[in-house]
Amino acid sequence: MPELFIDGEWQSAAQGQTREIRCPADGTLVDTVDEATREDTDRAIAAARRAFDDGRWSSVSPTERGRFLERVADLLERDAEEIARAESLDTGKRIVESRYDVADVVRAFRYTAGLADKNLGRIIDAGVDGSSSRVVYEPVGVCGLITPWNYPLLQTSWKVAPALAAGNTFVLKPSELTPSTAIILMRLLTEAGLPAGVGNLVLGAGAEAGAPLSDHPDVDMVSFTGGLVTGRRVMAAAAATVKKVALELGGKNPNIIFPDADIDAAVDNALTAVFLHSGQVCSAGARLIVHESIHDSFVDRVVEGARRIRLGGPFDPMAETGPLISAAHRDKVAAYVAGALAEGAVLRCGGGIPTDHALANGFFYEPTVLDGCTTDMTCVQDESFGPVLTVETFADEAEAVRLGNDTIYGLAGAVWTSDSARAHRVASALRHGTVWINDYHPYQPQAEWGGFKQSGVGRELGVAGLAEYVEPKHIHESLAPAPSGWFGSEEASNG
Ligand code: TXE
Repeated sequence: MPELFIDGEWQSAAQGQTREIRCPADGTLVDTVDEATREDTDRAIAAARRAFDDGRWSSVSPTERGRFLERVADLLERDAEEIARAESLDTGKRIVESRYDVADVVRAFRYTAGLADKNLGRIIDAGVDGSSSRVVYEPVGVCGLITPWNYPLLQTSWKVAPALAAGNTFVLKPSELTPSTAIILMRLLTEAGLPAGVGNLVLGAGAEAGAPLSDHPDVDMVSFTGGLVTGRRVMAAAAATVKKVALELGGKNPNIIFPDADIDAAVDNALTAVFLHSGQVCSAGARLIVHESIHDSFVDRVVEGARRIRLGGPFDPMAETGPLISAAHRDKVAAYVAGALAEGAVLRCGGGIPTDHALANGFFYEPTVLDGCTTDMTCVQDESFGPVLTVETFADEAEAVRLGNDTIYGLAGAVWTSDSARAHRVASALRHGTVWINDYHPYQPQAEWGGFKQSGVGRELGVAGLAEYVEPKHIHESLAPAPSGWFGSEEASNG
């Protein structure tokens, strides 16, 4: 079956090109899918434009749109195991992690379903007799949704659900490496009753299939999750037609440990913070910033834990984390570690490709700890997006905050201490979109997610996540029309 979904029909790519999707854990062929070129994306944009302009979705009541999203959530639950397997095959992540991801996708749809008809307009009391003013929230229009490969369906759900809740139409371009769950989602949206043309899917390379979503005049908004370099490109391309832009571009996230923290919990979470999904997490706690008085013992324990992490494929019940997404990405991580060592970082563990024969066909990389790092080092400033932890030390609270903010990013961070006043002081001082106190990683669909500084523009989830997809409109009515008398009066009034 063809895999591009345009104007309510499954279609092949116009140029007939295809791409092989391979599991990064062992290189097995998962699927061969259609590879769109610009002309396919243009066709999808035209379909989304028509569907928006004739109002076939925006005229559906917000309550109905909410019910629709609930139906999608039900279908996602029905097919959860199939979706989790597809996600694991594309990404190489453990099946248990994919199951959590699908559950989170369902939560995102249900939360957004509940918001759909709470997007209330306002009556403005302008204090002017004889007039009525109101503000309504209308859909933005055609949305280009571009998603990455680390949490493919989850990141898609954070865009598709609010886009539809608000009455928009969309063209989705998932990562060329992990398209399978986007294909399933389109099938389920159709089964749930989405009218033709409202949701469209193109698969393929970013520069070819994705680029029109940021430069095409018929796209009103582009929402992108991915790397900083591509994000800047998307934003620059969108500037030509002054599109609305929402960007989530990753982070270089500090995990700050004070000596009075619950050390057992802090060590354990320092490992999860950075090594979950082999570090391919935008909010990964890749910078351990530990008080100098506990540095040695704390880092010893983290190193010990990192050495014990078992690598393996998605269906290996003993595996604790999986491979990197591609050979190219593993090369990038290896080059990052080599660069760090050249800069003077001290390799405490990892730093190479595992020698285990069973892992030879996958893109695995050892959990790596680099000690003796400082903020002037590239390895502390640049995202590795791999299983690599850098360690810095601090002497006092002010220095911890300064280090935690010494980054161009601002997505997430954590502080560990038993001093509640200090915890909240540091949380307030950190310039990051999410701050955890004595925890790492939890998020809720009710709470906004996104970055300060170069981690992005706008928010996903929460009420602000829906607000990205609406245009507020002010409608003013005079109840007693009268000449303004501004021009043409007998005498100009110059005060
Ligand atoms: O991402 P890209 P890549 C970071 C991470 C990683 C780096 C590069 O540091 O090492 O980014 O990863 C599409 N116009 N993150 O190269 O290129 C592309 O097809 C329109 C952080 O894989 O950003 C894919 O669908 N679209 C991150 C999506 O952009 C374009 C998650 C993301 O790919 C395009 C992933 C173009 N010109 C990587 N070029 C996070 N924030 O979680 C590419 N794309």
